[in-house]
Amino acid sequence: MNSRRKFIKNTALVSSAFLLNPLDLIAKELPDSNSVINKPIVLSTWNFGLKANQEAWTILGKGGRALDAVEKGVRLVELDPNERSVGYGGRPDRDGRVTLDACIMDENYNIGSVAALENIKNPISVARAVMEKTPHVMLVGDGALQFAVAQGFKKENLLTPESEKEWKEWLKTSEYKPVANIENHDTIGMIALDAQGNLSGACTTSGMAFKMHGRVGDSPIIGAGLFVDNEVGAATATGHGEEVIRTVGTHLVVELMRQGRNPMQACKEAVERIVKIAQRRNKDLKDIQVGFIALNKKGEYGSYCIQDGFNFAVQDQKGNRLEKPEFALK
Ligand code: SD4
Repeated sequence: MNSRRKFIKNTALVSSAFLLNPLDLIAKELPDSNSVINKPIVLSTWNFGLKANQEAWTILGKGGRALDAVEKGVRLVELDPNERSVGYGGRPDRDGRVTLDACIMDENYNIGSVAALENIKNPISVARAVMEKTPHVMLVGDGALQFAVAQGFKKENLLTPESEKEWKEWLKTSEYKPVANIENHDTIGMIALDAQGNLSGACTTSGMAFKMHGRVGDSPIIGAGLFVDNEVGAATATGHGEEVIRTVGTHLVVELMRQGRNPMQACKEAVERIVKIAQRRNKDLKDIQVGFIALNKKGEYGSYCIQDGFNFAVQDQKGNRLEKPEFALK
């Protein structure tokens, strides 16, 4: 309802209830709920998003910066050896090496990224250092490691006994066949709007388990795994990175929001694009999962994915909760 009609309706209701002269209310127009911005708010992918959101909220809840919140939130998941698809304890590549991908983006188009980084537990913080301390936006492999060590990050073994055991089991067949929605947690992508109304995002992963050595997915690629435009909104992705890169997925989601779609519609259209392209390329959609989450400047959020099984966590003033999006493959 437009604010003038709403004002007239509200005025009529209030004045008839209290028998006031409507003119008394002219100076006290009731706020239009559409103009109220839901902030701060943070969204992140999968079940582990709940604890990551909680961590991010320690900054957002106190009026802190979205950039600091998203870095802190995803670091928690990177450090947890029981989360086997991100950071320390992540599943290795087919050579038994844990190689990590991460990127970060703030409200001013500052970006930083690392890909195929080994032996560092918090790739997201290395990505932030690339953003803040180098003239570049992306470092990979040995170069990224050298930079991290020079910045004081500790070199550590990231392959836990559990992940090593799984890899040895996998070697028996050596068949690369990514499983959709594996154990209900994959990449963590996090996007946040802070109390100042600024957006930022972070995305971090060990990538597809048993990938070829040197394979890089969407997660460290700005515009694929993560994109933020402070005038419009932010989006992040999880799932089969090759499909997300092919469509420059999160850039697409943000551009659709710029054209007026709400976050859910934008995610849906981007997923539909991926589905259409996969069909054109004769891919079996049952083997592919991609999920997007998106947030706009008003603090409205939405999500959509290819198939059932994806979920995400949202934290705002109403609390922290898991939500399940609609999906394309019924
Ligand atoms: C990748 N998108 O490396 C990541 C991994 C992921 O569900 O999210 N898997 O392709």
